Amino acid sequence: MSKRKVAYFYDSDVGAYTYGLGHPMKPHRIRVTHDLVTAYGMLDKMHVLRAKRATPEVMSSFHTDEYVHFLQNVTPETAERMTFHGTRFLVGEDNPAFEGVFEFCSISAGGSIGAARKITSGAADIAINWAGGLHHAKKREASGFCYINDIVLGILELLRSYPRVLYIDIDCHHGDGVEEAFYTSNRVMTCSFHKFGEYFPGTGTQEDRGRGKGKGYAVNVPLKDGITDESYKSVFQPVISKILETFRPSAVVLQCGSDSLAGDKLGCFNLTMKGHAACVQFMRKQNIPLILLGGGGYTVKNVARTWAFETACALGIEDDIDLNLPWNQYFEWFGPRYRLEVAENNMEDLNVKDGSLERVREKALEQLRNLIP
Ligand code: ZLS
Ligand code: CA
Ligand code: ZN
Repeated sequence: MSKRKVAYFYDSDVGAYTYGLGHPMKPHRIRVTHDLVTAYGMLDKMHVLRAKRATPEVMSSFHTDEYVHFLQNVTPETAERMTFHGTRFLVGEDNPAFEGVFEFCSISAGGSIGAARKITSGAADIAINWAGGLHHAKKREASGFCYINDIVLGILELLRSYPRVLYIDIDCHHGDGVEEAFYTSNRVMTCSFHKFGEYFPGTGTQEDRGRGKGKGYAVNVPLKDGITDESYKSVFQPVISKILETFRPSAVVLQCGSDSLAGDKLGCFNLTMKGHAACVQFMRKQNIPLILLGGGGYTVKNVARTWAFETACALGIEDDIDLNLPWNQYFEWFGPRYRLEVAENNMEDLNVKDGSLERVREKALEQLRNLIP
């Protein structure tokens, strides 16, 4: 497989932010991922960059000034007092006002905007920001561990140069914030694969297809517990192939949320590392400019394994990687096998049991056949 120019965004400060004791979202996983990427010797094979942090002005190209200003000023101490104006920007325990929350957002968003610029300038064929992928953030509200929507900001940057952008979301949760941002646009197609049914955020049925000019340009693939590599591939590949054929995107943004892996603390799917990475490999071989972003992922050692492996996939060196982990700073976390792998477990695949997977696939394909160009 031919070489690709890869740009990799990493800010060594990102791992130090914490949402608070007992919160499932751990920015530290980005540092563990980076450590594996480093231990495998991948840094010499790509452009490693620290992004310029996103400014409040840049964030306001999607979010309201009022909300950005709030995030800039809120502290753990003032969080209570600052839910004024009758407006609640931070809702519940999912989105605490942690120390440095604004800087954390500016790193995450800066990386995704930087990734978009590397793509549009032609300096990279694939750009990676594992600190991005925070798909639930809304125009004027934080949601589901996400405050600033780095994905929307990255896509807006791509739209300055490209007519059409495809957004694909393999996080176990519905990519609601990105879908909503482009719901009435025919220049951005969004496609989310997610667990649906008594699961956060509760949106993403196949009836939600976009509105106005954007009708048909939001694709949702609702799934049930226990989906395996084989089942996932049997819906991902045909649906994405049909999208590529009908929509012909100039660039693709792939949100690689790894809570869709087997054994995730919050997820309920049964994908292996290789099954998850198969989505990255499939997109890479399309030869369309590609951005890879992080997202969910709550079993830290598996997140790190998978994103490190997917970095290798971007470079096209995955077949040369030694699946016995090299020594690294967090080596003991990876016991008892010390392998670069996430194995499946014995949970039942509820998607094949009642034939729902086939129905969901056929319905998505039908939506795409009816797309009015
Ligand atoms: O897609 O399900 C919910 C909302 C609640 C239940 C949880 N409580 C705290 C608030 C109200 C209905 N929230 C989800 C959000 C999942 C976000 C996924 C993000 C992404 O992967 C992209 C990055 C949720 N699931 C699990 C929790 N929240 C959760 C579990 C444990 C805790 C600790 C910290 C906080 C409160 C106790 C918390 C949240
Ligand atoms: Ca998803
Ligand atoms: Zn998620």
